[in-house]
Amino acid sequence: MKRVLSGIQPSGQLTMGNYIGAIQNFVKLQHEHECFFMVVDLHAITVPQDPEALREQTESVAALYIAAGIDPNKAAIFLQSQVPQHAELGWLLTTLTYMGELERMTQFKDKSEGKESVGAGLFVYPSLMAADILLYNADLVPVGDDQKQHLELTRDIANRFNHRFGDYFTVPATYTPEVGARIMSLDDASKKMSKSNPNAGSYIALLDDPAVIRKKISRAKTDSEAVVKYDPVNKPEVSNLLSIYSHAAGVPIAEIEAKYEGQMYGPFKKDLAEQVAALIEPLQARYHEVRRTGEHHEVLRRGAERAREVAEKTLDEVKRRMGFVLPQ
Ligand code: AQP
Repeated sequence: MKRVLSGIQPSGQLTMGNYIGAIQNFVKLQHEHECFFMVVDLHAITVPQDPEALREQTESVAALYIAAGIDPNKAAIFLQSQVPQHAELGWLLTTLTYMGELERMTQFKDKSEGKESVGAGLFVYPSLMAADILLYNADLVPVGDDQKQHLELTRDIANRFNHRFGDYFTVPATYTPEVGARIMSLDDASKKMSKSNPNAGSYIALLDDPAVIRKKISRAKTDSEAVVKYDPVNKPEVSNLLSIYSHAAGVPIAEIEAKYEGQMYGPFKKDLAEQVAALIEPLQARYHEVRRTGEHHEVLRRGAERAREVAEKTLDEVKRRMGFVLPQ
């Protein structure tokens, strides 16, 4: 049994990208491994957040974890800000991270592009992410393609610490799905589907009304060829819709291609919308039940307790190795 850790930022409404690239894998992994799944609220504030919206989105992500099938008896579900060791180890690891490494991160470049003032938190985000993972000595980190570069840096930081202070941290491996590691925007297949995209038509939110989902999919960009074929280089829009279809319906892409051979995009898009709605409707029903009963609050309390047990031990050992005087 391996130890698995991952998280999602409460920086907007979760999308099908987050579901396919992350949550679907969380649900699978919980049956085989010891899992920790957090809501990374400290990361969300690396870009400005309205406090009320942050609170609501944080509760929403926690409830969606449960609604999507993460079982709190199998996995610890918790809020990053309720385990103070994340911020503390984050600082310690920031001192082991080079400016040049952070400057190379494409997410920093993307999110800071064209902005006049950029918070320092956005820049040092990868050091905090390294702390999130190393605090639990996680073996495996399920993430979408976009997070691979951050994970590579986490591995470098772990190796650097081990080299300077003696072998201690587990150097984590990435776990990404073969198809669907990068779900693209519905309006621009050169950009990933992102919950903070100001154009709501670019993403399918897990909490979108099914009628809205149907409309968004019917308006999704395609090409003029009218051939349902998986070819990410020449047909990126259609290939993206095929990936979403394949994940929502749980069928291989080749099977979907065969089903729509000789047909135009209309029937394909219509069925895709139905597949997504069929996946999302029970999830939404469960979500509203969780929010109504408030059962996620107890789940988060227990999750944070479990996480702190592990995190405290790691942080003490790290501080001891780095030369801090611990309370006697
Ligand atoms: N489009 C995507 N396709 C596949 N996986 C994706 N993930 C995000 N977008 C896609 C995966 O979801 C997890 C949570 O991501 P995050 O909240 O930590 O931040 P992110 O990667 O920056 O995701 P977003 O949705 O684009 O958020 P914002 O807009 O706030 O930056 C990660 O495992 C990620 O790989």
